[in-house]
Amino acid sequence: MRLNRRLASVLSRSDVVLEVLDARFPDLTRIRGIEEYVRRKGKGLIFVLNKVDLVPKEYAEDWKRVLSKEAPTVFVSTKNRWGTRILRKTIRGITDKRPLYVGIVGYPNVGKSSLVNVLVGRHAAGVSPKPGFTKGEQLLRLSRGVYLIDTPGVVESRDETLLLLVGGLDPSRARNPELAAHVLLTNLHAMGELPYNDLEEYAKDKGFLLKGGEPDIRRAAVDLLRRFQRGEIGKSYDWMRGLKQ
Ligand SMILES: Nc1nc2c(ncn2[C@@H]2O[C@H](COP(=O)(O)OP(=O)(O)OP(=O)(O)O)[C@@H](O)[C@H]2O)c(=O)[nH]1
Ligand SMILES: [Mg+2]
Repeated sequence: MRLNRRLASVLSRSDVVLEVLDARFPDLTRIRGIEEYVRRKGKGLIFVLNKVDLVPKEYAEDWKRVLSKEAPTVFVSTKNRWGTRILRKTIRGITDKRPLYVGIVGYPNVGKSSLVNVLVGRHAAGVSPKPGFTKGEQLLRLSRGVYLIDTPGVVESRDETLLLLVGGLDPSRARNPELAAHVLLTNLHAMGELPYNDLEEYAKDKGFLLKGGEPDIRRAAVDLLRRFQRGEIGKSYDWMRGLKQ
């Protein structure tokens, strides 16, 4: 993976890099290209498993066991403000260098800007359920001599279906949201979470109809994916372990 110039510049300025992962599917939101760069340059790396409020405790613990073999791993829920004290402590444990620059990187929508906000204790960075919200870097002061750098999300995978499922792409901007929505619906149906057999049933139930009265499949697909990305539906995501980056 070739890092784009802006990201490479943020990483080169950072002493410690927080790689924010979605706790529902940590491995699918890792960016190995960044990890390699960070290692090569001898910078500190911390995995931040965000959105732990959306997963059972044992599930998060399992992932922590796996990930902490590679780098310190901290659970966070910016929604519930869990984990920020431990995260600060983990950063301090890596270095007491001052000034200290902490780069925050990860897939779109994993909660990088939300994390910045809970760490600095005010709404300093813009947050949105739409992936790709943050457009440029932003430098914020965390405490005396400690600075955070919020960055736009980056993705490693080029697979549109996978990106939609992990929340890395805005469904309304997808070329073929129907495919990802079909995979999602089929799995959630099999787990007994959704009563619909297909997108057509979902569209009809939601009243998503085209002018002629036909079900609007694209609108159904976008709606279903958006709800999954927001954590409103989809208590099960174990089936996603079978997906590859
Ligand atoms: N349930 C839950 N939702 C969260 C959590 N943290 C962030 N979110 C939601 O996730 C969405 C994305 O949050 P952002 O902070 O904008 O994510 P980002 O990584 O900065 O996204 P980009 O700027 O697009 O790269 C928002 O709708 C947040 O409210 C969390 O801990 N739990
Ligand atoms: Mg952001």
